Amino acid sequence: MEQQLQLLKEEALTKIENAISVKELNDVRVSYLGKKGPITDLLKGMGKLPAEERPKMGALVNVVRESVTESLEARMILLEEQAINEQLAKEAIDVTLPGRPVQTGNHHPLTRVVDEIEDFFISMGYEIAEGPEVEKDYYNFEALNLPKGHPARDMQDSFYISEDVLLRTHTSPVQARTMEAKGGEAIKIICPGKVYRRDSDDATHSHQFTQIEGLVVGENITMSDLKGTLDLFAKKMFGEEREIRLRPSFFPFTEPSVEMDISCFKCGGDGCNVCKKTGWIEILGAGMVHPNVLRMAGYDPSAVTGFAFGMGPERIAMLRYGVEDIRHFYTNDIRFISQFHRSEA
Ligand code: FA5
Repeated sequence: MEQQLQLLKEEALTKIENAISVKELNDVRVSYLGKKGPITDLLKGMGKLPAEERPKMGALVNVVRESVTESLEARMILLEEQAINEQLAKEAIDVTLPGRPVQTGNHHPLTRVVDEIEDFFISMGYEIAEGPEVEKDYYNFEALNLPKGHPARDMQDSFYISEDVLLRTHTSPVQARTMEAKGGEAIKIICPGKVYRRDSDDATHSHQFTQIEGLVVGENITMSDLKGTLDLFAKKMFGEEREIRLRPSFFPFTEPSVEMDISCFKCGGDGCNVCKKTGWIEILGAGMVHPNVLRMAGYDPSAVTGFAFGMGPERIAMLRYGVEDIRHFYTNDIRFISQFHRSEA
């Protein structure tokens, strides 16, 4: 029996040594030390031995069992360590690899131009005023010296919601609303916002577009204040060397009315495709607030005067970025929008 025990031990130690995975080693442990294993069998068979041999054999079996258990434990530590190292090697991350690029958003080119115009006028002491896009006929037309039936209403083809309510066709109604609310006080505001006209969409027209209105009302406001303001604005937006010219025009709510052109920033005035060979580019409409408009809003035209201007930021953005079709601003083609990266601002 002693010999049998010795053989068993050697066999178990060899299997332990040869086990190359934690699972394999566990199988060896169960097969030798488990309830149905040979060592347990031997212990169970002790009863059949003569009484005087039992202590000696019992001690021998225990020595073998301890020896097998010890080498199992030692091998287990080794194999577990190996398994962890293999897993670590498999899951290793190369922190020196370049990162995946993260897609960042940009400001829409129109938002940028509007922000820039706002910043300029805020730096000149203007405040921002807002008004509703669904507007009363009164503020959109009547309070601006365009009574019902006035032929100049045809200049702005409108989306009517009811007889007296429409989608505003320009930001000028904010002039009338602000004057009415200020009750005779001095005013210096710009009003950015969306406007709507029944124009057919084409490369330079959209049925919905943006305008920025300006209004200054106070004592001794003159045409030269208007011209000086617009000159500074043109230089800020299109470069220090820009010149402006004011051409006579007509708007029912201003008298006199003008249209402002800037010297072409592409050819400098020689004539090119941007300025249609004229050397000048039309940018906005403006004028001195009509006395009727002041009067209707509760101001005394003999005591105060004012100037107003209105421009389309789409047109400015098209000129600034060389965009040839206004519809690009609204069709949200990511290939178009992503060209205006922050770093180019
Ligand atoms: C007006 O709307 C006046 N309210 C501007 C004004 C304000 C004059 C204050 C005097 C005093 P006009 O209809 O010209 O004016 O429009 C102003 C600008 O809006 C134009 O120069 C153009 O840039 C833009 N615009 C007009 N119609 C369209 C359209 N369908 N699509 C895109 N932009 C347009």
